[in-house]
Amino acid sequence: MKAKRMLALGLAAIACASMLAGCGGAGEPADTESTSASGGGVYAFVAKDVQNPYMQKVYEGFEKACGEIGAEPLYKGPEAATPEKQIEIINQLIAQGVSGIAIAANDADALQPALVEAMDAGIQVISLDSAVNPASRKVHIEQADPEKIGRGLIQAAYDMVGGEGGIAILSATAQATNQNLWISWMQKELDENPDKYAKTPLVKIAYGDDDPTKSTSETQALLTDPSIKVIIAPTTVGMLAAGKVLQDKQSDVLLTGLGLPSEMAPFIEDGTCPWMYLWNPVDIGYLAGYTMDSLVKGDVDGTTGQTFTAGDLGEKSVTDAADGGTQVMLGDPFKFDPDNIAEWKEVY
Ligand code: RAM
Repeated sequence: MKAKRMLALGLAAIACASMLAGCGGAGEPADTESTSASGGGVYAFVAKDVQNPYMQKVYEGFEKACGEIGAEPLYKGPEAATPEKQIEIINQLIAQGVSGIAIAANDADALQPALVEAMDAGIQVISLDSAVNPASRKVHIEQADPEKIGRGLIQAAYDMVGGEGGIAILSATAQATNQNLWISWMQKELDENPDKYAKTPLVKIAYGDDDPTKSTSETQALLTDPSIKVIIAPTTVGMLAAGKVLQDKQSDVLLTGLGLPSEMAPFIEDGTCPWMYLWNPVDIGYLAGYTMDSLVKGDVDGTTGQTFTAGDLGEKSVTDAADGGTQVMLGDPFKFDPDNIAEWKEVY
């Protein structure tokens, strides 16, 4: 398992090196002078929702990092992916006096008053997976370049249907920052190449809310439109639900998106999903844990150009994020297909 993670890290590192090189100036030089050497305390992780197996894998990495650091990890999250419940949880964490909050946000802006209050109380706040706006965080942990994810998924759908057939997107919630960003890049890819995509229009965007039941009924509804030949699900929950519907109905509609190899292996093996992408969710949580610790210790404050060591992941840097804030990037998305899925389904 360790070896496979290192393989993924190696690939990500190579890709990352070229990506960062392409990013141009990284801003001000690092000021890594430590203001306080003591980290630790409670580092809280707030999931989009606690039912989602992907969130649990991200937390596994966060917990691992906390174990190495000597902080106390805490897993929180609503039953359903809504911002209202996340606000309640943030308020509880402020009252509890945690050292840090790492949140996968259900809305970019709605959490701002609560998160600003947390930061005013001296709590370090970061987002991961799905960002809050720059005013609501110190830094965001970004899984992979959103442009590569969005454009790559449209290109995959195009290739799967041989350049002819309608595309549908089965997303998570309508407010999810991460899915909406990926969808905006999908739309850009289509809009910028009208000739190429003339016969693969985007027919519909459906929202399954990262709820298996709603994702299933939304997929069933998509299948009533015969012009749809391929579904892109940029959510692991949507991928699994759509895979099951397509398999049950023995549909010819194809599936791609962002899926967990452990969940999607049967659908890749039987051709329902010819290939898909993801990154290592455990590493996202692990990177968030170390980023949090560097903030709590005062080694970084989330300014572009700062660097820190993220355990096994090595040195990471804070860079400019497209939303005007800053981020720490994990690496490139990885492609899963029939040739490698047997190996990866055991890993995450
Ligand atoms: C789902 C969630 C999560 C997303 C993954 C790919 O589990 O929506 O936010 O990053 O899919």
